[in-house]
Amino acid sequence: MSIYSLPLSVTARAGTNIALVKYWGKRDPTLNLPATGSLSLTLANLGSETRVRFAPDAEAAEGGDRITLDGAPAPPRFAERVRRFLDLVRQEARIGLPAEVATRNSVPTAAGLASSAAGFAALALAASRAAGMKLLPPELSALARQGSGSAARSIFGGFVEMAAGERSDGSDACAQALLPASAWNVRLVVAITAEGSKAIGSSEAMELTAKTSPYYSGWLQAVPQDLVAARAAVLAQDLAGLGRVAERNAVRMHACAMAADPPIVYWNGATLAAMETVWRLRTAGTETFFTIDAGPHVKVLCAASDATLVEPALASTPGVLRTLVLAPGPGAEVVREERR
Ligand code: 2P0
Repeated sequence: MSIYSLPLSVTARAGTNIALVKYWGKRDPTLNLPATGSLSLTLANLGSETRVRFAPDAEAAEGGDRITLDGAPAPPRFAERVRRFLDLVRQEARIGLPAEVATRNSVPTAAGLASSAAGFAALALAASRAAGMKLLPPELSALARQGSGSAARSIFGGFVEMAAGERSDGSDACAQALLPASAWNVRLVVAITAEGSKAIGSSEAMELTAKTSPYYSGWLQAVPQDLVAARAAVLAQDLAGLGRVAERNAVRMHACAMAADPPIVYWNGATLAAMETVWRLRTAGTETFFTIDAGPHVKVLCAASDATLVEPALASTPGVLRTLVLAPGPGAEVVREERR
């Protein structure tokens, strides 16, 4: 038997990303189409590595796919999301084989950094290749989006813009690279302000916001202007310009969610204290700007040379548990391919 008829095992990795113009709301929940565009920074050394193999012997004892997370059988909700995503890949590749999926996350537990963005970006690349498909980057991004909206952005490195798209099939709802990771030496300093998982997941919170927040229409109106300003600032490498947009955009997203019924409040006391630290640093002359995702942690954008000043200021802010200093990183890539 030729070695080429053996199943292909593909390992891919992807870094997580932090949005500077947020995605908050869907125009189509089934295809996971965002209501607006978004803009993000992909990070180095913090992400997922996933190995995928489609083969008859990959079937789990209870039937279906064999899925592990960090070396142990994956929790049911995680496994179910992965299985649904694999079904999409099987449908597109016209194969009916079960899969073996092994995922390892380097996102620290309870760091409040989205692991689904890196996870589905790595899975989209590994699974599509293992199924014999060679997708172009925009196609891969649109596939990753169906796993998690933010994953569409982690296909690319550095600064990335995600388009809302107009087509009903979602083929134009994909991301594209704006500026490579190596082009602009910035840092994101993360202030961790709580342990444990968030009170309400993003998908559910977005849906509740869209249904009940009277400010949702205002949010949808404001995002396109933020995108124009943020894109221009990235291309001009204008830190103050980008930071100002990122900060106002994040606060608007949270204001919109806080106005939902029941209210969605992700912040705690330390979140506000860290925001004040950022404002104090700025008044004292350091260009620092925050963004906050669907959780209580504060992510602070600054020049790489200022991270040594920003990090201790955040670490000594009351209620901040620890900090991480993160650099821009590459897009999703295949790290290994073998026939077995
Ligand atoms: C973002 N977030 O742009 C925004 C800001 C959270 C706050 O994208 O439902 O996990 O899987 O498409 O991608 C988190 O949402 O949501 C997110 P789904 P996802 O980064």
